[in-house]
Amino acid sequence: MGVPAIHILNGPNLDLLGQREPHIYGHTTLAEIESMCRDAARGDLVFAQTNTESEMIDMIHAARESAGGIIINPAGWSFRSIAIFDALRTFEGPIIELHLSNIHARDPAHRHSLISPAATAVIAGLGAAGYPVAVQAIYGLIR
Ligand code: CA2
Repeated sequence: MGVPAIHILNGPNLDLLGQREPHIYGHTTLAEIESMCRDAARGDLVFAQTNTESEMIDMIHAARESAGGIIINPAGWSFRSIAIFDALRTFEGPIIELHLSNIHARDPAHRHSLISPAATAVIAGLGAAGYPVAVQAIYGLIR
């Protein structure tokens, strides 16, 4: 068997990375993050972003067909979407939940992720560097 495909899924407003609030989310754009991930990937990589919750759920369903592992930054859905949690629970491979910022050090509205119980691992607070770290790590989690 070849190297499994990895799907990296990004939630709402992350298309604005590098353009707004760099003091929280850094100066790196999502396109630059994608390029960092492609450099770290050993096999096929799907890298996507959506501002629409139903589209994110469809992307998770698509990952069930073709991904060995999922890396997801659910962004604002982390704190309110049971639907995304439910979709992730149907995925049989490893899931890394990723946040650029350390959500545990933030205000109460950004502190408690509903997604984490569906995740195999959580990375938070490494900024853009967390993405290639997650890519490297997920291959070790895939059986
Ligand atoms: O730190 C992260 O990666 C977050 O998932 C980002 C979310 C936030 O709600 C989470 O608490 C932590 C927000 C993403 C918004 O992205 C923006 C990017 C540029 C400018 C403004 C927002």
